[in-house]
Amino acid sequence: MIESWRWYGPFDKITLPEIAQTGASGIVTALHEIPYGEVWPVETIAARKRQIEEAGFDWVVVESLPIHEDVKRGAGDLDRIFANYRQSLANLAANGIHTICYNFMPLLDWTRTDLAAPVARGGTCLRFSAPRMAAFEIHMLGRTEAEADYLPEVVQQAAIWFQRATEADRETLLNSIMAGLPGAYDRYDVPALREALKTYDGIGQDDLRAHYARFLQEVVPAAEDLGMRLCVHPDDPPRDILGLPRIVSDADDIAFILGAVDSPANGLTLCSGSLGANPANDVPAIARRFADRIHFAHLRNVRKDPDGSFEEAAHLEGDTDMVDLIAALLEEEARRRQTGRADAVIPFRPDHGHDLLSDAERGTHPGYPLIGRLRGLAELRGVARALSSGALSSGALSSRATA
Ligand code: DNO
Ligand code: MN
Repeated sequence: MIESWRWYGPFDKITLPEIAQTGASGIVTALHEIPYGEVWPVETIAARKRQIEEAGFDWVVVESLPIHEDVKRGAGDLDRIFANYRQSLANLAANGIHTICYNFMPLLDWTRTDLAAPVARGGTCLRFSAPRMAAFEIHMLGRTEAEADYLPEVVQQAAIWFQRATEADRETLLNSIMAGLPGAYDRYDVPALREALKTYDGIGQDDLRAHYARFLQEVVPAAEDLGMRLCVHPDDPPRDILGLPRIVSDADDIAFILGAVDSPANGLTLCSGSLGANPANDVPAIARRFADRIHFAHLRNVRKDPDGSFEEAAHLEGDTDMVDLIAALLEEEARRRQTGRADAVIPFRPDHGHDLLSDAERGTHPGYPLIGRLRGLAELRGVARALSSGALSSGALSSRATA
């Protein structure tokens, strides 16, 4: 596997020379400054690539080449947007960049209610609290309890939270919910969010799936011709949110997407933290089922509560068996090597990390601290190294134990 690191570009508070010290060899980044739907110019890509290579890295994955909201709404000047997307792909391919991550979440990207939830032995993590999300939906946005669809005890706790919350608490909650939006784009206050949500009125799961299938039909053949690999990032959390349908949440969704245009260019970003937040998802099983279409992996873990809340656990703790998941990815790499596939090595990155030690002082992008991700990467690297060394399967460890 290629160890990679998400870098937000020249404005990231973590510099490329610092990232070099993590041991990662690949950079995952995007031209965050270009508005959604516009073409990524070939020279701008080349300049960013040069900067990355001069620091000693490869630009291994674009995350993300974002999809304009009009595509998800199925309205607007879609021909132009699709043509621009294809042109951006061609410009990336011309620069030798072939793996492209994107997501299909309407309006929001990853969503949390708390960006600094305390962790038992110090540090903080990102957390999704079902009661706080319910408080936001019901008491701040004005959705009805039936629309918001939470467990009765969650609705009750939401009311209690809201009653006690100060203006500042409500502001913090809104900011946490908006924090997943990358770059400097649409950040909504409550009235603006209400308006934005209206633009999805009447769009259900089936409509969104149809809009997604159209997008794939428009861009996957071009990607295939260019020898590229698109890989969709799952919904986070993997469930409908704010009444917005979400359609990249479980194995059935993934099967639909990969089947909509059956091409190796139409693949998956296996994000264990996103998929793992749904108790019905068995992440290693999903990885094995769709293994040949996984072009990129986000490795992190979550710990779930029965009420629908979850928090980001340390990379090897939490509910997903990360050793088994990494084994699944290594098995797939071995299969690819046997069949001579050019993309035998799967890039992964530690997706999010806890704020540890001095992380909070740096004010990095939420979820993307230096030390927390460095710890995550080191742990994941250790697992991968141990599994691929053969010591485990050869029985060397057990025979030594009995010697
Ligand atoms: C969270 C990330 C996501 C991801 C996008 C991909 O930290 O995994 O924001 O980058 O959804 O388009
Ligand atoms: Mn992810």
